[in-house]
Amino acid sequence: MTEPAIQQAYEAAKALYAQHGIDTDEVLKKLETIKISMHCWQGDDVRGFLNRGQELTGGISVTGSYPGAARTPEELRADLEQAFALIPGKHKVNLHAIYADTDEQVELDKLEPKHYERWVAWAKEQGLGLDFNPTCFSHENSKDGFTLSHPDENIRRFWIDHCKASRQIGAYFGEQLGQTCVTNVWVPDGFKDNPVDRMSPRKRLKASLDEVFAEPIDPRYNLDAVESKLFGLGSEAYVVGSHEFYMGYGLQNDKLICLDAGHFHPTEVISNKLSSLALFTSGILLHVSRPMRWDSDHVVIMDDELLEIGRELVRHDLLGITHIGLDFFDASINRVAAWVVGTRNTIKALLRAMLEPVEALKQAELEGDYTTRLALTEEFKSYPFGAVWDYYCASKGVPVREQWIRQVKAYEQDVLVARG
Ligand code: RNT
Ligand code: ZN
Repeated sequence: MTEPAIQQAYEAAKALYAQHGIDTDEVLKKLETIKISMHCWQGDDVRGFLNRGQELTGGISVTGSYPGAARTPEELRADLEQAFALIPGKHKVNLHAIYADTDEQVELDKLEPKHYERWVAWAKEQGLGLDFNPTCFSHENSKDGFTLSHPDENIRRFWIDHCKASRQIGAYFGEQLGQTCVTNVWVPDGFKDNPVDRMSPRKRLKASLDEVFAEPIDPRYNLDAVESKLFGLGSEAYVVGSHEFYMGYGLQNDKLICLDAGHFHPTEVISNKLSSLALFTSGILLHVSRPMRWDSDHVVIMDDELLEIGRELVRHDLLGITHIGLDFFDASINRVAAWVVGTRNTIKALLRAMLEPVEALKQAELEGDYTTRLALTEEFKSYPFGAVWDYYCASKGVPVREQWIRQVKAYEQDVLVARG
C-alpha cells in the first residue's frame, strides 16, 4: 500500500517518462531483480570473529569509534537485518572468512563449510544470497606484507590452502542457497619502498593462484573473482596484484575481474573500464566504494562516478554479467546507517540510469547531434526520479525518503548503545 501523495507523484512522473518511451513500471520490475552484495565488514570495522585479538592489517584502515560495532555473529546478523529492513529489494551478504560462526578454534587453512552453517541457515530464513572472501590479512602469516606471493613456501602453502578452502565454502553457499556465490580473492602483498625485483613476486602469485583454482567447481555454485589494487598503506611503492596482473590472469583463466572504485589513480574511474572489459570477459565483480584522495573506503554517495557506473551498466546491458558488491568501512557514523546510505544510493543510481532515454541519446550521438545529447542529458538530471524511487520504497514496504533515519536512531538507542 502506498500513500496517496506518493502514488500521485508517481503517476505524474510516470506520465513524464512515458513521453520518452520509458515505462516506469517495467523499470521497477527490472530494478527488483538486481541484487547488491552488502559487505558484512562495515558492521564491525573489518574485525571478524576468528582471531579477535589481531589488529587490522593488509594496508586497509578503519577510522572512527562510533559506539555499537557488532561483537558476535548474532549481533552482526541483527544489524544486517535492521539495515535490510530499510533497503528495498532482496539482496546478498558478502562474508569474509574471518566471520566464521563457530565455537571451534580453527585456523584459516582448515576452514570448512560447517563453520558457516549458521550463516547459511540465517540466509535461507531471510531469503538472502551469500558471497565470500578468503581473509589474507590480519594474521600472523601475513605480517611480512606477503601472502600468496610470499618467498617462503610454507607461508604460501598456508594461504593457498586458505583460498582453496574458501572456494569450497563458496560452493557450499551456492549449492545451499540456490544462488551463485562469488568468491573474491584479494591479497595485500606489496612493498613499502621501491622493489628491485617486481617480477618474482608476480610469478609466485600466478603460480599460487593456479593451485588455488586448480580444482574445477560448478559455476552454478561458485564463481571466482580476483581483485587488483594500485597501492595500500605500507605497500605504496608496489602491489604484486596490480590491475594489469589480474586483468591478464582473469582473462586467461576465465575468472571474474573485480574492479574496486578506490584501487586506481585518483582521477582514474572504473566506470570507463566496464565497456572495455565486457568485450573480453565473461564476468565482472564491482566493489563500489568511494575513495577520497586515496583508497579511503568512504560510504558510497550519489556522486558523478556512482551515477556513471550505473549508466554504463544499464546503457550497455551489462547487469547480467556484473556482480555488484559494496566495499566501504566507516566507524565514525552509525554503521547500520552507513550500509543503508551506501546500498540505497547504489540501487538509486541504477534506477536513475534506467530512467534515461538511452535510445534517443545514442541516436543523437550517432547522428552527430551532440547538442541534443548534451541538452537532453542535462534536462534529465532534474526529471522526477525521486518520485519513482519513493514509490518503489513504499511498494517494497521500506521507509520513504529520510524516514529511515528515525528507525536507525531508535535501533541505536535500544540495541547499539548497550554494547558500549
Ligand atoms: C582492500 C580491498 C578488499 C577489502 C575487503 C575487506 O583494499 O578493497 O576488497 O576491502 O576484502
Ligand atoms: Zn575491495
